[in-house]
Amino acid sequence: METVQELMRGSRRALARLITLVENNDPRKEEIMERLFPHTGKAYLIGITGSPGAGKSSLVDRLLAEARQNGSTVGVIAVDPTSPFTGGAILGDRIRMQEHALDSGIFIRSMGTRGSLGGLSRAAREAVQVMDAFGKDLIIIETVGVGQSEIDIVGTADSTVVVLTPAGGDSVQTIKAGIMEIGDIFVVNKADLGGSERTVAEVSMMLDLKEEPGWRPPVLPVVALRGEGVAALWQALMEHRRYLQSGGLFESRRRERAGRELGELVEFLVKSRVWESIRTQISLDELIEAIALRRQDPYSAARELLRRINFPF
Ligand SMILES: Nc1nc2c(ncn2[C@@H]2O[C@H](COP(=O)(O)OP(=O)(O)O)[C@@H](O)[C@H]2O)c(=O)[nH]1
Ligand SMILES: [Mg+2]
Repeated sequence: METVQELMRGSRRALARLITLVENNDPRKEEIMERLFPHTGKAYLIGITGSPGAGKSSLVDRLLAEARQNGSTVGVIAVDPTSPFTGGAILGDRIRMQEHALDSGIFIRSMGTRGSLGGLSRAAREAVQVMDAFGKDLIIIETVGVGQSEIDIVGTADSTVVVLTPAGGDSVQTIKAGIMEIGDIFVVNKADLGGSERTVAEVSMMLDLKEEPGWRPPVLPVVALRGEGVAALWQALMEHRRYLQSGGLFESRRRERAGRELGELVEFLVKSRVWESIRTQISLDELIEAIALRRQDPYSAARELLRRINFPF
């Protein structure tokens, strides 16, 4: 495919177009992903998650500057299904990150509800693959830490940063358990508002309760608005990266991820192909009517459908 060749030659337009194709579940997507795969696996993936308004985008904005100073090229995928803006455009992010848009070492992409068509987490993961193949050194995925799909998205990152705000806004008790578990680094943003020491202490205490050997996530006060504490966050990220790579955890995490991805893909392929096969071969109206009128139960109806398309078991 021509666009893939253009991508390999460094075309940003091709990058944008390919992400749109995967986001829209284009029929050529599988072929695209297959062709890109040999060129992936080199980028380091950083997940940033937290409640809406915690300051994730502001932090990403600052991290971009830090990463560029350190000579890394960066791709950003901002996933915000809660965004009221349609078409995947997250206006605030666009405006704030505008100055970076002129930097060819940075590529920013927002994904809204549009990507949810074929599963938001899969769309985001595929967008990561495209940026990876393009050659970005770092890929930052910003997600709102609200639902399972967001947790799934950051679950694919090598290092995950959980952004909290001082107690009052985000009391530690209300932090979702799943979120606490995925954090490799905790940021208490808006430290200028006061109360951050308490939140840092509370989160640190929670982390110490776990008594797990290995990496102890640092808890860092940050003022994203002014860039304070961002250099320390960058250092912590690089330290975590070294930690993963020196202990062999990097490979084992990626292997785990590969297994998960394979399982999800099989599930997706079976689901979409079986369903398509059923819909194109069989008119479902009668069966649905029969179930609605309680003349047939949905269990036997589902089994009957699979039999009729010769599903092998
Ligand atoms: N006081 C204060 N406000 C901040 C800070 N960081 C971000 N904000 C503000 O918090 C609001 C939400 O920030 P944003 O980055 O869009 O949060 P996101 O929804 O998590 O991406 C914006 O009005 C920011 O200006 C900070 O360090 N201190
Ligand atoms: Mg944001």
